[in-house]
Amino acid sequence: MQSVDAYISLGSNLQDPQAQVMRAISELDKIPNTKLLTHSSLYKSKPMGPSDQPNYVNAVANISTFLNAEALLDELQDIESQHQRDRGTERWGPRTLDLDIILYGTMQIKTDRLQVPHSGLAEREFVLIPLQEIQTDLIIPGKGELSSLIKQLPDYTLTKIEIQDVEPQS
Ligand code: ROI
Repeated sequence: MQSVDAYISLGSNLQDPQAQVMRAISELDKIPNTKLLTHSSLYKSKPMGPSDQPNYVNAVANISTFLNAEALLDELQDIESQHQRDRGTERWGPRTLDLDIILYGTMQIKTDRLQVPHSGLAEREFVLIPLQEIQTDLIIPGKGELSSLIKQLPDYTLTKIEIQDVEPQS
């Protein structure tokens, strides 16, 4: 089997979201038969869904994997569990870590567990903007060019988080 290029979205709004997302990015590189190729900056975003929850930190990572999409999903759910992800009952409630397969090669997948490209992709500025930062000329299977999806977004509110370099110790 050939390796497949996949894009994973990361989001967190609980328990030090920036640290959750940074740690999860490094954990993607430890998934068996999988390599982290690149990742976007971290972004702060207003919650989509109920507004009485903290702002989110979001990012997108590009990986290369020999796992099939369902096996990759298993690994992502393992990482979510290690981050004390509580699959509570509230729809669109706050979470310590959310990992979604946004794209898996050029495949369109629809099973009980998995829809790829992610069903809400076209409306999610917090996925589209970080995705464009790492890959400008993507075609989203079934949805069209990334750049035209971005043009169709209403005004967006995403802000890039500038990670401060630690002052060198003298
Ligand atoms: N809103 C933002 N801004 N970022 C997310 O990652 C995110 N994830 C979710 C819901 C609750 C839909 N809202 C979000 O799952």
